[in-house]
Formats: sequence, C-alpha cells, structure tokens
Amino acid sequence: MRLKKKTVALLISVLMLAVRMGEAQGLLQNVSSRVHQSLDGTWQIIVDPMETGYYNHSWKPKKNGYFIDEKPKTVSDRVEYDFDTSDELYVPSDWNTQNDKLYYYEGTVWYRKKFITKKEDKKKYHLYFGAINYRSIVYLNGERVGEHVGGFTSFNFDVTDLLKAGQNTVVVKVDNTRDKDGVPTINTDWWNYGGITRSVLLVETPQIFLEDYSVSLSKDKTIEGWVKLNDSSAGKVEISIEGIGKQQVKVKDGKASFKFDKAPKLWSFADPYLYPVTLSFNGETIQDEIGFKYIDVKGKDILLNGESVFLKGISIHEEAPISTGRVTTAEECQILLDWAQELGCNFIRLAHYPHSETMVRMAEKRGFLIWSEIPVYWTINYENESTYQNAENQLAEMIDRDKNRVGIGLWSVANETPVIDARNQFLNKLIKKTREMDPTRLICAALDTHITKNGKKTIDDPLGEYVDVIGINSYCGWYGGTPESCEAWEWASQFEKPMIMSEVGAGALQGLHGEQNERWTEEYQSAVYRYNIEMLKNIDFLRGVSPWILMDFRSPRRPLKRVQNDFNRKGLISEQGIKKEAFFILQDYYNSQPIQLNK
Ligand code: GCB
Repeated sequence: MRLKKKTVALLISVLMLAVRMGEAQGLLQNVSSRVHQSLDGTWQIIVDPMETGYYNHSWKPKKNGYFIDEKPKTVSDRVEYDFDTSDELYVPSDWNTQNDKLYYYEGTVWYRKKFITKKEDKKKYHLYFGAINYRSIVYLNGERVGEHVGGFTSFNFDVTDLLKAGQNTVVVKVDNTRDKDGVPTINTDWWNYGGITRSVLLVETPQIFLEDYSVSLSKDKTIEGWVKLNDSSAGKVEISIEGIGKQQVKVKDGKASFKFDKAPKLWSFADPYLYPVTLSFNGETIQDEIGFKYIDVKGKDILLNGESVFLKGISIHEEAPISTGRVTTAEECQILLDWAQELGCNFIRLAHYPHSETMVRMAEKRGFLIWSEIPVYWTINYENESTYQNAENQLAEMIDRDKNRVGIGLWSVANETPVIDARNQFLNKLIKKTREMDPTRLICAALDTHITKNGKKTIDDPLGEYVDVIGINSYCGWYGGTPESCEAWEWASQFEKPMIMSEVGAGALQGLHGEQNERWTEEYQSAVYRYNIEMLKNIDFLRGVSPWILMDFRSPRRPLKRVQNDFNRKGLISEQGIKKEAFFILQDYYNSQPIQLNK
C-alpha cells in the first residue's frame, strides 16, 4: 500500500504530538488551590541498578515487576523484594543527599507509598507530580498509569478508574541515568540529583472541570484571558478579579475567551501588585493571584511597562541553602530570595531549568523579574528529532505551568550552545515555538561565543538575530585573562538589541584569604568582580547582569579536594550561608545603579 505524501505528513505530525504530550493529560493549572491530598512524606524505596524490578533475565518487561508490590502468599513462595522492610526516602527531595549510599548513584530507584483516601462518585482524581528527575513510570494499585520524561517540569495523570476508596498503593519507577540524547545531555555542571524532587498530590476535581486558564494584559492594556475545560463540554465559568469585576463566561466546545474592559494597576519592581482572582466552575473554586505587566524591547532597551529598565540580577541554581541538595521547601526559597534582595536585585535568572512553582510565585510577589530556562545546555544532540521533541515538550510544560506568572519576563531557550548549523536550526525552531506559545514575553538565550574584532569582543552568534535579548556568559579573569585585564575589555554587537551579561564570576572558598592574584581566595573573586564591573559600565547596550552565582552548588565537575569538594565555588555565598567579600562588591554596584534608565 502506498500512502499519499499528505497522509504520511499527517501521521508523522500525530505521532510527534503523541510523543510531545507523552501520556500525561493536560496540565492542571494551579493544583495547590484545588482540593487535594498531599502524598509527601516517607516513601519506601528499592534501589535497582540492574532494572530487576522491570526486566526479566532476557531483558523483556516483566508482568509482575516491583510495581505490583507483591507479597508471598505462602511460606514457599519466592518474592525477592519487599517494600515493607526496605529503606525509606523523604519526598520531596533528592536521594543523593538523603542516603550516603546514593550520593553518586545514577540509575533506577523504585518508590512506593500507601495512602488512604475517600473516593466520591462524580469526581475525578489526578496524580500530580511537581517534578521527578529524570524518567518516571507511575503505577497505581499495580496498573501502569503513564510515564514522563524531563526532570524539572510538572505533570499529572487521571487515575479515577484505578483509585479505590480506602487503601491505595502508588509505585513510581524513577531513573536518573544521564542520556546522550536527553535534555540535558550527559555533560552538565550541576549535580544530577535523582528522585521525586517536588511534591506529589492527589487532586480531586469535578468530572468536567476547569483544566487550564490564562489571565493577562491585553494589547489595549485591559484584561483578557481564556478558560479550557478537560473536554468539549459547554457551561459557564465565573471569573472574578478583585477590584476589577466579575463575569460569567459561556464555554462552548470546552473553550472560551473573555475580556474585562478595565485597565488594571500594573505590576512593577517597587509595587509588585497581584490581584486576587477566583475562578469557579462546576462546584470547584480556584483562587489565584495574578499580576499584569507588559514587556518589550526597543533598540537596545528593555521596556517594562513602557519604561527602559536595568536588570540587576543574580543567577540561582535550585540548590538548597545549608541543608544542600535540591530546594524542597518554601523556607529555602525564602532564604535564596532574601539574599537576592539584600544584594539589591530586581531580577533573578533561574538556571538552568524550570524551578519550582513555589519559587516563581514567591519571587514575583517580591518584585523580582524572572528569567526562566529549559535545560538545553552545552552540546545536546542537535541532530536528533526526538531530542528536539523532548526540548519542545519541556518548553511547553514550563510555559503551561507559569503562563500566569507576571514575574516571568524572559523565556530562555538555551545556555552556551555551540554555533553549528544543526544547533542554529534547532534553536530557531524552538524560538518560533516559544513565540507561538507566548507572544507576551521576551525570548533570550545565554550565548558564549564572540570574536575579537578591532580589539573589541564582538557578539556575532547568528542566534542573536532571533532572540529579543542577548545573554552573554563571559568569564574574564577566570577562564581567560587576569582580573586586572578585564577593565580594558571593550564590547561591540552586530545586533541592535539589549544584552544581559548572563554569567560572569570566579570561584572562591569562603574564608580563604590571600593576595588578589591567588586563585580560590575571596580576594581573587572580589578582584574579578571589581574589574568586570568596570568593564560592564562601558557597555552601552548592557541592560542587565546576572552573575554566576548566588550560592555555591554541588557539581561532579568540581573535584578539587582542598577547595571544591564537589562544589562549584563561584557562589557569592557559601552553601552554609556565609557571604563572601564579592557579595558586597556586587551589592555596592547595584546600589549605585539606577533601575530606570531615562533614555
Ligand atoms: C558556565 C555555565 C554554568 C557553569 C559555569 C562555570 O558558563 O553556564 O552552568 O556552572 O559556566 O562555573 O563554569
């Protein structure tokens, strides 16, 4: 049988979509405001480096894998695992910092939780995962529910049919094995923390429910939005925005858009105002807090609500202060944001992957503009279509979750990627997709290549053409040149666009002192900051800075025992929360730098 070209194209696109969507259903917007039961806490675990719980000796998937949580029925039965007497791990968290045996572990760990729940007719139940790194397969009461790929985005499954009133067993196979074709790839400069790293929730909704919504500023500076049900039903969604108004939106075919003809007060650094928003449908009420802003670029300027601004930022990894490991609590987010505020920041770069919803919500509430990024990092496999689909899926999941977060100003599609054709095409496609999904925010990428032309560092990466804001990672004084040499560096750009110095910095062990030319001392790091700040002051198209990085973070690329001990030491603060001298140098710079640029 010969298939027509068109049919083949259609089949391919359907297949792609299936890959993109994985098996998770549409993401539930704002889960924490819905009726839910937390499944956080202690889970039983089995470490399974040989995948014995999944494959038989011929490497065929087993029907009776660990997911059925079997018990011997008689004394002569052979069952070679037992969750009940196995080790435990806390969820949410990584396994590496909870159990010494798992510090360097990469592979599969099976997680099991038993929980008791009620089950009402006419309700739907969803298992929601804030994030699992990296590959997960979810089972409920012995049946496979679905799977997900990607370590930093949220997903959920409809488990209504499998859920029982009373006791239930959820088993999750978590595999953090690095993959050459993955996003990220095998080579990164951060710890590949494995595990169920964000909260797990059992969410209850009506059978027909409001799955997703968007509320944002329209082009005419009033309010617009849309609502989407889980199916193509009709109905009425009530939306109320405190201080603005209330309306009933008629939904047809599962979707509807709406407008409020009133100009809201705008969110700003100094007054990060969020409106209480309530959405009700079919007996479910969802509360949100939503702000309104507009952000554009004009020539070399970044305009926030029409005003040219300077972004005083800092890069942040999702690394927990003091306790180390992945950030898992609101208190840890608070500490990181307190430090950024003390530094004088109005901007944070959440590197190198989407951070938790808690972090994003807290940051916008405190007036930080946010750069949010997907882990398209260094040399991923740009030639591979499934790598692209994976990256696009993570991008879609990031935007899906955070589209209502006014604090997000920039979506970053990549960090330090090589300038080759395959990468240019890959990233152009991703940029186009980002624009389609969200035309209201700026698109950027952290680039690292620049040639020296007429004695000036010149930004010439062809990607500069496609992004709105050019991020540049430059490590003068650390990966090249002496600290003193940086002051004289001059910059030029082939693009009439704003630039953010998205990384600059140097490593220092907190408490280690010496001469300013002595590596790893606080004096060396301070010198790098001082001279780079002088350099930055001379870049006339510079509209922001996010030095690398707020706090020391764990990385296997950093083995030097005397100072690093598995930590990248470029933090302005040690992982134990002690500020290094360079913190105050950056703070002085930020205190002297106006936010509003009167051009
Ligand atoms: C970079 C990377 C960042 C690294 C940093 C470093 O350019 O973007 O992920 O951690 O340099 O410390 O080398």
